Amino acid sequence: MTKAQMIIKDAERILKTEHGTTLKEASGSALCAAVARATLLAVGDDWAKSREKLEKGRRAAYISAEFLTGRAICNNLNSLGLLEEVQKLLSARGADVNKLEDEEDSALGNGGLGRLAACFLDSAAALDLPLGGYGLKYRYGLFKQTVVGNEQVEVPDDWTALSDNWTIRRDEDSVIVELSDGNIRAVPYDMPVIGYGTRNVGTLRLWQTESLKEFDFALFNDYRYEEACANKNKAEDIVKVLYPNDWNIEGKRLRLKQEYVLSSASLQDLLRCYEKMHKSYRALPDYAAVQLNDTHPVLAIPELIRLLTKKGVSFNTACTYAGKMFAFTNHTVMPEALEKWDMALVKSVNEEIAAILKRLNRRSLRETGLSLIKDGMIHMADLAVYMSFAVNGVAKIHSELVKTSLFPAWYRLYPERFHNKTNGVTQRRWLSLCNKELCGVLASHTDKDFVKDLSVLGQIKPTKQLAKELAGVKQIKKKQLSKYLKHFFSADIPESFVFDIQVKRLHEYKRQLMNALSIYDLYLDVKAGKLKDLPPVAFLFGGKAAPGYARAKAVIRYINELSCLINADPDVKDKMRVMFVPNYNCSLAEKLIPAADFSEQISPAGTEASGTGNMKFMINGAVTIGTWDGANIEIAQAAGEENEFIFGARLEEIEKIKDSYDTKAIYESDEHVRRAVDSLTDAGFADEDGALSELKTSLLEGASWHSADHYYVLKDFASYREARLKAYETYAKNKAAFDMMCLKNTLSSGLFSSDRTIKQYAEEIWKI
Ligand code: 26W
Repeated sequence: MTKAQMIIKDAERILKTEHGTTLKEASGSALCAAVARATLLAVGDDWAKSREKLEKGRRAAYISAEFLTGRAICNNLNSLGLLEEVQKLLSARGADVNKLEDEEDSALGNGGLGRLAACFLDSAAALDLPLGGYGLKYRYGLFKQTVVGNEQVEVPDDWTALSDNWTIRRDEDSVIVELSDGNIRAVPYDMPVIGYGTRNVGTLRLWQTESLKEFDFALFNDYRYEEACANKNKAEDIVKVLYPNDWNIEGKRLRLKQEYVLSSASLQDLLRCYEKMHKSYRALPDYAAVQLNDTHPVLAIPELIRLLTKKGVSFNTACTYAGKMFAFTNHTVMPEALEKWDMALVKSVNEEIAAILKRLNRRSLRETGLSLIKDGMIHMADLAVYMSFAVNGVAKIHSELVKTSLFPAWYRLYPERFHNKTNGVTQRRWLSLCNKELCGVLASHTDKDFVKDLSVLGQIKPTKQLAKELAGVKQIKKKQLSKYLKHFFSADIPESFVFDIQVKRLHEYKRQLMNALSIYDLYLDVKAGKLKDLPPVAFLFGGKAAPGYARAKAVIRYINELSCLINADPDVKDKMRVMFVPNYNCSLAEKLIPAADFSEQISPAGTEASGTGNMKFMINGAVTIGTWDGANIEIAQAAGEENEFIFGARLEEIEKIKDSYDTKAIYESDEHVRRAVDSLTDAGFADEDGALSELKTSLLEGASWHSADHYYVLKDFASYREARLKAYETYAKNKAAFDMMCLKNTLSSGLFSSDRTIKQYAEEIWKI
């Protein structure tokens, strides 16, 4: 029996015994559960062997508050090389393979940072590298977004109710986490990370918090039922929900507790493994490297020191060990996102940690003259840089900014710690899984397995013939997307239109507003009978706004209002369509990105640390309309600047104009800018609460916390318009040249595989 046949047989038995049904009759969720569990059984042996092997040698731990893994079934079968066979066998038995799409996304992450963590685990597994992931098993992942009356409405993401089919509870590895208001149990749930083209299976260990006592029998016997359950609820509440903010920090005690539980449980787990093989702690720094994914798990540093001193290691020795084990990645330059915690709050979570932080602060002052605690707040990034042997940014330009703008004082003290690790994405999910048509064409032009090693794409000759074949694939993906949008959203996005797509979290710095305002400006021209040569363009948006972020939500409203206006206007609807696709997530990304002609990456220079969506678009052969920012720069350099449409002020220019930036002058002198900005108040869009008019104020006047147009929408507006028009014109007038641009993007995308990134972490930081 083949492996695939075995999976089908097991799935059948699981359906019969656990769901009382058959492959043919099963509901989507039952089918998903059965196929997932059967696949787990199929990798069980390899998973156990991989774990044994990992426990023997040096390893790295990737601690992250977020892992945005998305759907697992098809991805895992694909990594096993069994996807097509399993799909065929399922169909042959009358099962509807489309039901596998009913699997819920595992959305234990907000955006880039969480998805990067998931890509890294996939790459490490494929490369046989001993890397383990540590995270939290949130009961509710990132909220689901619905759009009601053009506004974002959040719905809880109850992912475990339907699709928690991949985690295995490991009670025997539970640990106790000490909290000032009562200790709790952290129970690990392990998720397999199946390596492609190897038998290696990595592990993502997610901690769930539980009460030490299920409930209090004394209270129960006293008829005080609610109080009897209070402990249980309090413990379970810690991981109840992922905080949906991806930039502004929420100084909430519960969030700090989450961060501490993640840090403590993961470190205890590492130490326990170490202790199985060693009598003293002397070899600890040789045993493991710990990568801190942004500041969220940085309490792991004082926690390691706390745990070691409890075991009899001196404070100084513990600090030395910590300094050799931790490495830190920064993911953002936004000052709002840099975590600071009130020391009183830290004390209320764990007093010993607060005491250790104070001691570390004194040590830092003595050694470096720099303090970690300012105005009673512990600055997590400073702590991380002080105690880590390596600090990295996530794209070249960002890593420079980490040195020069974020931590200049630390950089002067410890220049050797700072370096760059440009992000990447896994081609298993972002090419092989989501675009099998493209893989088919590429595979007919090389014998090498680009799913194993993406860099081999660089050896394929960029011929006109191949460019044409890729354009054929793009048309197929556009047709599929168009059908999907019609079926699920009753949207009419003709496949014959140019697809111009911006998908990412909603944030002012990402400038979805600039895109939308520019569409309004184009709309007026098209309506007036100008821009005759413009090909029909569909502008697609997707992205969630943090629930408390009023301006981001106002931008969603504006886009939806624009969509209503344009799609219904008989004068322009043959030329333009606008759609806001609700609930952008991993699975939607897998459908949208392969269908894009143009990828919108339009942050002002110096604000987007790297971006990873930009890389997914590139692999799938979209042309970037983008600024000289983040990894866009490296993308353009790899593909050739002539194969992207780059526009806007560069970093030096922004630096220069920063202090004399005059938005009113631009507004008054540029007719295109003025009419677009005015549409916020004058286009007849619904705005009862004045949120759109506030957006206009933010562009022209600013608000107490930011001066006018903090992200240079007006400054870049004209060059953006010019870049887009040139882009659409190239598409319309010289499709063959455009197709060649797409091809060059795909063929030069090898650099942006997370395999390359993870190899660099492994060799240059972790030494594994
Ligand atoms: C404390 C709240 C919070 C939560 C998440 C603050 C900040 C974050 C992250 C830093 C946000 C994030 O996802 N950053 C993105 O990380 C990606 C992976 O490195 C980069 O590609 C993106 O440019 C960066 O915005």
